[in-house]
Amino acid sequence: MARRLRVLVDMDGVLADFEGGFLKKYRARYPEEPFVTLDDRRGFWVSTQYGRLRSDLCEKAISIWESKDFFLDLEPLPGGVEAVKEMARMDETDVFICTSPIKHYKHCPSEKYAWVEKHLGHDFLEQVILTRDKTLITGDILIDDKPDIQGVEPKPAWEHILFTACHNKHLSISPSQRRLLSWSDDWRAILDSKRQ
Ligand code: UMP
Repeated sequence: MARRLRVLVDMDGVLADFEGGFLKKYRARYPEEPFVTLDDRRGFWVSTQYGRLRSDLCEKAISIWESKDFFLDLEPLPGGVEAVKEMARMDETDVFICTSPIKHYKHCPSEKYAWVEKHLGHDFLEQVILTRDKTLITGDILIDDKPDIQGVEPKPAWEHILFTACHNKHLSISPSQRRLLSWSDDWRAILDSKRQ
């Protein structure tokens, strides 16, 4: 009997617009400070790039996503919520949202649950995995915008599909690595390629 396909989908930068939400709130809170346009973003860590712009801006950037309502207010990225709902309805398919909370835990973990409830419905809370180490989670694929996903498990079970984001679009990746350019790209074909 064919095994069920298990799909892990990241949240920030894949389902929720972390970068857009960050820039909007950063500019509103620090209107006089320099900022990095989404087009000029390079590297996964926003805080690192802001720290290079001016050392005190690293902390100012962090203050944005540590604030109440930052994670809850993130807009869904185009097509993501619809794609995840469609995956969840597919035969022989299990979909989980696999996301790393920040260590400033006052708002982020609960707001991630609230975001899923708001956009995907209460029943979808069953599918949420919060972990700082995604290598421990088993699955067939992990759709994630972070180029290097590391943890204690040197050989994770999943194939990492790199979801294109402003900070990774210029990166050249190894020929063996697959990308999903957006939710308009053919995610169904990627899932089908992993079915047995
Ligand atoms: N994050 C930071 N610093 C940054 C950018 C993002 O702490 O400069 C946070 C936001 C998310 C987490 O909570 O890191 C990334 O989680 P994943 O997308 O890898 O699940």
